Amino acid sequence: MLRVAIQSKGRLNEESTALFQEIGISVDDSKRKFLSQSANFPLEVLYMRDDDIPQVVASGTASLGIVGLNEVEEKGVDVEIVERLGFGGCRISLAIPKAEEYDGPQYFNGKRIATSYPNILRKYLAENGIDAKIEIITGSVEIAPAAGIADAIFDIVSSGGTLVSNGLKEVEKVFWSEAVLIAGPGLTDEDRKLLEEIQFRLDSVKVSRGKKYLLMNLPQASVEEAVKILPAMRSPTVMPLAAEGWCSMHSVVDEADLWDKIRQLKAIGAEGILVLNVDKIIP
Ligand code: PRT
Ligand code: ZN
Repeated sequence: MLRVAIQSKGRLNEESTALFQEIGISVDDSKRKFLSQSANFPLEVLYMRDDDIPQVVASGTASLGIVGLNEVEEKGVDVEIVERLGFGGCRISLAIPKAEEYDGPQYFNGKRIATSYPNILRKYLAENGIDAKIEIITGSVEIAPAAGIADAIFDIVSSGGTLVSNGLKEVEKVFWSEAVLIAGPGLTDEDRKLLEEIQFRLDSVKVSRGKKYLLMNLPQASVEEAVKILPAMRSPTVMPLAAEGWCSMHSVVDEADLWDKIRQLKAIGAEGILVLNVDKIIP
């Protein structure tokens, strides 16, 4: 039985449970439970505070964990980063009151910086030869300058809205984070096998993200040009249609290129274009 620690509530909880659903592993999203077993995969979920997840995985209490890379880095524990999961994206930045003039990292010499990430900050300060005082605060770091507790903050930023509404400006982006799947050092052979199955499924979900399935009717004469427009995994699928001189072409495209491709395909005579969502891609 593989035990996976995920956040019990907070920003990563919903997407962590949704990710399991996406790869066909049913898990309970009840926030009142501490431990719950999947009904269709030999896996149990341990719900806890994100701060505790790196340690729980490093010690082997759980084999795997889903947590922000920022927490893993801050705790400095010995765990393997198995996969970046593509959600919970954020950065940890230095921010100062917006009226302050900023002339580079040396600004922070002699300043007091409030943060919940003292280890990541200490490393940054050492690397940049800055001598500053770190004030450790566990919540509402953004109010520290206005409250006179610190001159600056080192905190998580995503949209930047919290900084703006507290009269602060972001001056150095130090650490980039997203949710990651981590594994502890003591995985058994059976755990490894289950982890491989999870990774296989995750990869198929990842590959399908941002992809669309295109179907269209195309004059037979345009097939060669359409193949150049649509470089699918191997090559697009072409099927004959009952109507003479026409075929049906299917392909997978990146959503980012979708409208550009559609314009090019219409220009060579494509008609009846259907755009469908892609659930999974098994390469
Ligand atoms: O209770 P528990 O300890 O489990 O949760 P928590 O309160 O410590 O963490 P939580 O749920 O707030 O965040 C969990 C993880 O989500 C973090 O460790 C990050 O990896 C990731 N994450 C992504 C974020 C954000 N985006 C984020 N915006 N974590 C926090 N924030 C906060 C930030 O602290 C600041 O207060 O949101 C504010 C900034 O947001 P913007 O959009 O205004 O810039
Ligand atoms: Zn936390």
